[in-house]
Formats: sequence, structure tokens, C-alpha cells
Amino acid sequence: MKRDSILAILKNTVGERRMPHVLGTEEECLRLAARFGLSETETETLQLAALLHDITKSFSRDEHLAVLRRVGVDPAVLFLPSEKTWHAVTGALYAKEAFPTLVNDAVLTAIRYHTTGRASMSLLEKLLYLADYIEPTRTFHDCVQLRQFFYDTMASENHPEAVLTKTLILSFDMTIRDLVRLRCPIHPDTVAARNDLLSKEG
Ligand code: DGI
Ligand code: FE
Ligand code: FE
Repeated sequence: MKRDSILAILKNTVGERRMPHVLGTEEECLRLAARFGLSETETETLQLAALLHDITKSFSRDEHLAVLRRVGVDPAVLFLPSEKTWHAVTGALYAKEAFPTLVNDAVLTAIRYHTTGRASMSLLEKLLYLADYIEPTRTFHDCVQLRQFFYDTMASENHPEAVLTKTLILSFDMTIRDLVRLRCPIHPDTVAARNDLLSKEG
């Protein structure tokens, strides 16, 4: 399927208003793919995950639950205390349903973990997670900080993977700090992701 056909479908699902963020995430993923030396196939996988990552972002509580019911997945997979994390779970399931011949497991796990992260993230999962955070249309203070930290550190260090680890730890620090400040529950996968990266640092 061509990019244009995917975009046409997306406008009706994520909505026109979120398209700049989706396109910004795609652009950032392509930039990161080049910096991390991804193959053409890996780059296409990451690009597709970027386009589809927020496909259920505008869904209501009932629409999220309807996706789970349709595909026969137990709502217990959701982290109930935080509805904002649901779209990553239902997004992967919806993408598989809507684009069965297009998506593979790498696309689906990148979408599935783009909000919370998880322990032992693949490179593609990390790159989508980071791109979603620092893509050019993000103007929130933490996003600007993280973008600057990542590109400054990439310029001064020779180990992209190590820079990625440090950047992701910083992103989880900022997200967790923010959630604590707002007295929001923290998804266990977010804690697991940070613990895992800390254990691999240095
Ligand atoms: O969908 P986007 O807005 O592009 O970005 P996203 O998928 O990273 O979602 C960000 C939102 O999700 C943000 O409002 C904070 C929330 N969030 C992220 N991680 C957690 C979380 N909320 C809770 N409660 N726990 C988390 O671990
Ligand atoms: Fe999202
Ligand atoms: Fe997003």
C-alpha cells in the first residue's frame, strides 16, 4: 500500500488535527534511521510504525474496549488507572486489523510500547518512542530539553547506542517526575523500562 493511501485512511481515524504530529514523528523516525544506520527494510518498518502509532489516540473509552472485544483480547491487558496509555495497546491491535498485509510484529510492538516503553526494548521500539517525544512539532519544555540533550550528545559522543540509552533514561526520569507531580499512577512497564536501561548503562 502506498503512503498516500495510508495517509488518506489516517485522516479519518487519527483525525486532521493530529496529522502534523504523525508526520513529525515520521520525519523524526527517518532522521533517526539514518543516524543509526538502519537498513532500507528496517527504515520502512519504522516509518510505517510512525504513521500508525497514534491511530486510536482519539478513541473514547468505549471505542478502545470495542477494539479489544472485536479481536478477543481481555481488557485486563490495559493499565486501567491510566486511560492515556490505552491507545498504544489498542493502536497495535487496530493497526493489525486495518492493515493485516502491511504490518509485521516489529511494527506492532513499536506501536504497543511507544507510550510506556518496556524492559528489553528493540532498537525500533526505542527509536519510535524517542521520535514520538522529540519530533519537531513538540514544543513542551521536556520535549525541547530531551531533543537538545539527544542531538548535543550525539554530536559529542561516538556511540549512538549509548547516547540512546542515556536519552531514554532521561526521558523516563522526566515522564515519571511529571506523573508524580500530577499524582498520576505510573505504568509498571515505564518503571521496568527505566530499570532495564539503568542496568545497561556504563
Ligand atoms: O500519544 P502522544 O500524545 O503522541 O504521546 P504518548 O503516547 O507518549 O502519550 C503521552 C501521555 O501518556 C502523557 O499524557 C503521559 C501519559 N503517560 C505516559 N506514560 C505513562 C503515562 N501515564 C501514566 N499514568 N503512566 C505512564 O507510565
Ligand atoms: Fe501516543
Ligand atoms: Fe504520538
